[in-house]
Amino acid sequence: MKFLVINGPNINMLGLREPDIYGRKTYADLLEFIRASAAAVGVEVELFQSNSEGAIVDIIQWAYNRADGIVINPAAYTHTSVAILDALKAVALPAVEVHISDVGSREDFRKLSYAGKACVKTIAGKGFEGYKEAIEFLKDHIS
Ligand code: CA2
Repeated sequence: MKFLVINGPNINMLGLREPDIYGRKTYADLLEFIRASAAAVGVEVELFQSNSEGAIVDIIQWAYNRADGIVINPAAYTHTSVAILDALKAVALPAVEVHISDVGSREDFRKLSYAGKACVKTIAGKGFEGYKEAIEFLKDHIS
């Protein structure tokens, strides 16, 4: 079983700014954590990060017929991108939305998620652990 894990804009800056919201661990730490979480349950992962909306649409399309599921943290595009929502709907792969912070208890504009409308589950406010939970949930959901 293979999952595509997508992180959106500025997630590559983790650990460098706003540690009170996103923690002190870096993006490299996140990749290591995701790889270990996937390996522990026998899942293969393809990891992708981009600051560009179009590149995220392209990688979602790439996943069609190549991946069994998608874990996505669209970051700021969560709240703006109909293009990412449409791409998720187009490939129709089971997808789980992850947010490191608790978007529901932050600014009002973070409460709306377009991508979430095409996801089978949303996990928010659990830090890196949310990605592990997403991989485990997707695996069970597909099996
Ligand atoms: O909580 C999340 O995972 C978010 O997707 C993170 C996004 C934010 O726009 C969403 O509302 C919630 C922002 C990621 C930016 O990451 C930073 C990392 C270091 C310094 C500043 C921002």
